[in-house]
Amino acid sequence: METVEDLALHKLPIRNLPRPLYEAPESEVAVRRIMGRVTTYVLKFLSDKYVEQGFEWLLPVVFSKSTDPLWPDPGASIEKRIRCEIYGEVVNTMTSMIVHKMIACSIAFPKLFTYSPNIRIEKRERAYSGVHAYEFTQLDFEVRDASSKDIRSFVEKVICELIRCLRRDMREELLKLGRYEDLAEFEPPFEVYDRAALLKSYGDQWEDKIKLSNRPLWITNIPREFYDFEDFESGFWDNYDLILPGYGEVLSGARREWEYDKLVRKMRRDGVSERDYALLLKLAKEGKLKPTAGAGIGVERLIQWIVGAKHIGEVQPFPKIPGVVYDL
Ligand code: ASN
Repeated sequence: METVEDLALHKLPIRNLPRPLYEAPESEVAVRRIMGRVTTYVLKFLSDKYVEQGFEWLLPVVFSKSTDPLWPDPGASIEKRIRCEIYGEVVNTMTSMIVHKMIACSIAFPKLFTYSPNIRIEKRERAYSGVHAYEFTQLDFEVRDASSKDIRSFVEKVICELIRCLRRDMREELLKLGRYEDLAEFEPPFEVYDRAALLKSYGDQWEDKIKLSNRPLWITNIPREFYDFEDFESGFWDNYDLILPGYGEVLSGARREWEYDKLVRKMRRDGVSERDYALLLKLAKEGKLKPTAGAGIGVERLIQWIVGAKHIGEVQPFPKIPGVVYDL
């Protein structure tokens, strides 16, 4: 049993973890300032791209009766789910806006994106993974009637153009961060690998092997949450993760389930409460949920990879490192 003592900040060897801005020496603040400039560039670039391509920009929500179950997922490590009562109703803090995206995309906005704060209280040992934060921002987007290939092609174009423009416009900054030489330009399409095949070839450590590639690549066919499309006959999951070279996963997405019977069957199989997704199921039953596909980009991860930071907390002005609760 964990005691309150075990939970205390001082029990963690935080020496090697990123400090918040107000505790960092001036030399470190100077580096963070450069990372901040790159961050501003990336956010502007991505927002402009989505708007240019006809996406509606939705503001995020934080409390909701329905949020992402993050289950079952081979990569999930949630220590605690935050549920609380407001106005006599039980709500969750957002783990991802997947349910909101599916519904808004079906009903009103055929192309949408949002910068959504995701709260995922990861197990504290993930402090040292370097890529987990208990609060982060997801650039989440969804497109009605899109295929997985449509989404992947769009992402490939955006990422390739982003790198090209960064190398042109942020040369000084990338040089100072020691990233200019290593941040290579790529061309679409990226290769697609089946997770089952990788598991067979490389065993459980396939992800460590694959991220050593010098090009971005896609992993597909990942068994996970009920909302990703699964072909019951072939067993194939029509979903995808984007792996960045020398880094790892930065995006996950899928074509979605929209049929009531499949949604219910999967929820029952996975032990996911139908009550938590009552509205989604009601809309599906009424035929109001439409086929969509989309994805979410971990914004801090993308920036971490671009600037070459060792820990994701370095690109968060107010780091949210699993197990570490700073003043701000
Ligand atoms: N945003 C992801 C998606 O679009 C879901 C997630 O973050 N778990 O599929």
